[in-house]
Amino acid sequence: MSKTIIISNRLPLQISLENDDLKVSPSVGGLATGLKSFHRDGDSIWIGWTGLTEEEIPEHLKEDVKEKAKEEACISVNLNQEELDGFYYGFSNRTIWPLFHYFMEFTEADKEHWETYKRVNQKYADIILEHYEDGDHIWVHDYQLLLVPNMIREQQPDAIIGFFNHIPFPSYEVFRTLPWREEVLKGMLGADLIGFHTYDYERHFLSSVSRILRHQVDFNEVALPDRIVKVDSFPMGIDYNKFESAALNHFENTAEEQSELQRRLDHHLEATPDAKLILSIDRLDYTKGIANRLRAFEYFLDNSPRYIEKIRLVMLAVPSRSNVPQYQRLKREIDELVGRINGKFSTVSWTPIWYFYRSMPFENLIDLYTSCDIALLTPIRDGMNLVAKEYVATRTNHTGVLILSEMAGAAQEMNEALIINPNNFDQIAGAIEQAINMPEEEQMQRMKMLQKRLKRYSVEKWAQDFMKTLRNTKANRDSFKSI
Ligand code: ADQ
Repeated sequence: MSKTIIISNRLPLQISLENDDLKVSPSVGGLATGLKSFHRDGDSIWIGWTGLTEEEIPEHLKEDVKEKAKEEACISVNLNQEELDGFYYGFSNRTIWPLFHYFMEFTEADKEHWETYKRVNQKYADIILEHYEDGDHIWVHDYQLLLVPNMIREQQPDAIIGFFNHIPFPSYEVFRTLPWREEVLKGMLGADLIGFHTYDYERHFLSSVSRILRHQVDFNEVALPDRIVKVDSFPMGIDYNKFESAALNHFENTAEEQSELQRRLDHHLEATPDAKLILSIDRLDYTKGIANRLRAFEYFLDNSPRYIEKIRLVMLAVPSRSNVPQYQRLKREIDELVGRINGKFSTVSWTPIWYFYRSMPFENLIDLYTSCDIALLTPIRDGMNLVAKEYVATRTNHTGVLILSEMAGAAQEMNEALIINPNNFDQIAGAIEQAINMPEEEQMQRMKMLQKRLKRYSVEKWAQDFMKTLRNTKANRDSFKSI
């Protein structure tokens, strides 16, 4: 029977070492969270890296790592430190990530990183080929593996290959600055179906293909000499039921079952019943607009001092890519901003910002989502932004207001949110004020609409749609051959 082979840089599980023992925990991040349910419920294997480098795994635990992965139908790709530095921290996160998010000033063009990126992509492709059997569907994910589709195609010309890009695809004018632009496009075009979160990213990709490679593009199809590649948008959803039922269970917790975080949040509510909590959750990343958000919040307090002691920003930032200099600088900038704003506005009984710099267990995420009246998400660029969707899914009493940047892919399907430009502080301050004062009836009206849409287009539906289109694309390819 044919299976689906999912490939992403990281596996949905993360293995770490604790006292000479292996500890398995779920991976954080949009892709892993989203696809996990598809993997759990289907007939698939997942190929990716565990989070431990070859040097970090003691010899006697090497087999155990494989076994732990296997228990979850996963196959681990071994990466050593040199590979990780060049492939992941290097080309993926210092070239592709900033370029695709329009941060050209952060984009490096290091040939050694590129060479390592190619080598590691080949390593992933080789492992896929080891496990590939005729009839399997191969689903490659994200910007770390852009070359993998064509590497598989070269060895298995008839393979059915899908590729999904979880981050934006930039406009031609930005993409063309990449020294290895042809290779990257050819790598992606090894797939039969290429998916993006939004129609805009799809359009940008097609325009680069036609202008750089000069392939003929008809609507959303690229005509290669021997086959057609279909390009389409599939806005990724979330495991809606999981978030909704976690929120419902959360409200049933007895006082003893409550987390320390929840007790603190409740205490805030009791002490200041008419005060509002504003939530933000992101990986600590310059694309997420965290510094802008803090400055806009400061601007709001400066201009609307009547809200002092009546509002609090609960900001959770998850450590991410802390080996990359820009991320280290950003961490310092955020620490300083939080310190400055808290120093400037705090009173004896109130601090405007609660800042957490850590990863949190799922239960605590639910505590935050369910307790905060407003979610303020202000990315400068974001492929989709699942946090916005998760917030909506947990609002089981239908109250709450989402303020969302128009630069997030999610904004295109979440019209009932208050949509803002993350560079326009007046607009953000206005949206905060509007959210604080929004009548409950209006909150519920907007929230119900958002929920209805998200529930319908869940991550399961997203994955099914992508796979169905992939199968059809393969059928079309067969008929193209027979013409
Ligand atoms: P990310 O940039 O990682 O994903 P996002 O879509 O917001 O961004 O997903 C973050 C995920 O991590 C969420 O599912 C959230 O629940 C989880 N998470 C956040 N903070 C956490 C914490 N402290 N502890 C545990 N879990 C936490 C990339 C792209 C996005 C795109 C996704 C999916 O950058 O634009 O939406 O892939 O395609």
